[in-house]
Amino acid sequence: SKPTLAVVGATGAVGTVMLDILSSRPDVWGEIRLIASPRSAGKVLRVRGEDVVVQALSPEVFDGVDVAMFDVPDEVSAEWAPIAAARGAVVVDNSGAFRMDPDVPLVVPECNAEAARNRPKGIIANPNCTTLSMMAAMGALHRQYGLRELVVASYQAVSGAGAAGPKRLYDELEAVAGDRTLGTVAGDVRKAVPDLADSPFPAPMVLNVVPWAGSLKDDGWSSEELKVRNESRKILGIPDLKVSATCVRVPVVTTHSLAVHATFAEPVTVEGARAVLDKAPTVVVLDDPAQGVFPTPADVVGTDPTYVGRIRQALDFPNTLELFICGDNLRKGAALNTAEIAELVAAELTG
Ligand code: 11C
Repeated sequence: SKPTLAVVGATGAVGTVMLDILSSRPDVWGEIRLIASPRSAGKVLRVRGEDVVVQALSPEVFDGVDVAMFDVPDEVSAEWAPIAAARGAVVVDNSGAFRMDPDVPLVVPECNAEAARNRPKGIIANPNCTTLSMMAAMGALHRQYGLRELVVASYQAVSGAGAAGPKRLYDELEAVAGDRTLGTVAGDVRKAVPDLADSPFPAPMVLNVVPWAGSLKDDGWSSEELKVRNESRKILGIPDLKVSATCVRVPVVTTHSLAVHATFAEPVTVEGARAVLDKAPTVVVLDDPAQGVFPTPADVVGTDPTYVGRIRQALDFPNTLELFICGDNLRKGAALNTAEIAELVAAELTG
């Protein structure tokens, strides 16, 4: 019989996209149980064309569950993923709680699908959306040319911060709409937007870019920047990969972009890289600047592939490419990759 799936965090930003994804992918699941905080219990959500009542998170709710996806904050996963695993579910966790645990595989099916089978804790981790947005492309290039160094600047969408992110951006857009003087005097945008104390972001998101995502770690690094480094190394299986990232939030609702400077062990050409990326099934090359063709979040949002454009050979750095990569942070960056991992487990359980 088909395995039972639990979706924990079904009402959140990623959970909402997850229900959409589960409704459109090949249906490998028997029962789908929707789980959320007691506050959201009793809500009715639609998945696979059926109404499903949301249940409150409790240990018993995992009884009989084969695979449990978690799309909840780190501290909720840290507490509840082991409970679900102890009740027999294979957990696919999209939080940061377990990603760097040596006993938890960190999986992007295009890069390391086989790692999902080795899960001593019954937990598989799904990467951070910024890291994940470039992995399908970088994995393909790594297999061909041997990746050695990554220097990345991100342009991250506000939905990476959860449902509060887009709400805040739209509120700020409303506050500045129609004022054609804004953005001309230092501090004018700050004064025009609602109180920043109520924002998930440390500065105005409209008419602005904000060089910050996540929390402050040692020596001025943000948690997001360290995740790009640590998670890229683990997913690609290159423990000594040199990585340096600067993570920036931009006024985009959904879809993260990354400017990537990638250095390889082998000589690499633009034509060769394009051929490798063209062959990667989940990567789409959009690269014809003369015709205005390159990936932009406005054209990518709501779709599944990883888009790559602006492919150039670095003029002053040997064996190095410059790339611009876009991926929907809620789909491949979160829900879609989680669903793909869960489907690998479902195939294993029923195979
Ligand atoms: C953002 N990437 O855009 C973050 C959100 O480690 O899963 C996801 C944080 C994480 O704000």
